[in-house]
Amino acid sequence: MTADCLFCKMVAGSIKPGTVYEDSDVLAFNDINPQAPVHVLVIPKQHIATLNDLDAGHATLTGKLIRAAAHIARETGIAEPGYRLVLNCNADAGQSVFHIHLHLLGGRHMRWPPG
Ligand code: D5M
Repeated sequence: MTADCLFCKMVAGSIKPGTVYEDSDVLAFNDINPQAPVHVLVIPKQHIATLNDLDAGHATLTGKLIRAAAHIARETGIAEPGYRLVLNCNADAGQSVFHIHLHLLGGRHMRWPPG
């Protein structure tokens, strides 16, 4: 837990997100500014600021994040025809909250490349 981190406050329960999934290591909630009909953020409960802060010890946790996202995709009915996972890292990618999070986006056709 990092005191000034928005997503840590959600994990701690002092800010209540629109939770769609939770287990011992992972929390997932609806994005406040959705970019698709389904836009869920999947976060580790552990505070990790950016993708660059991951090490080998986080391998199980990162696998859980991705598997949780796939589970939510199935539960929300977007597994078919498909969805996108995005993990922004630092300024050029547009990261605005420095607690890593997977964006699970679906429910509409996605273009490539992203902007
Ligand atoms: O994505 C950060 C994301 O966090 C962005 O899509 C908005 C979302 N966000 C910010 N505040 C909230 C709250 N309070 N609830 C839900 N979602 C929120 P990034 O990849 O860092 O740009």
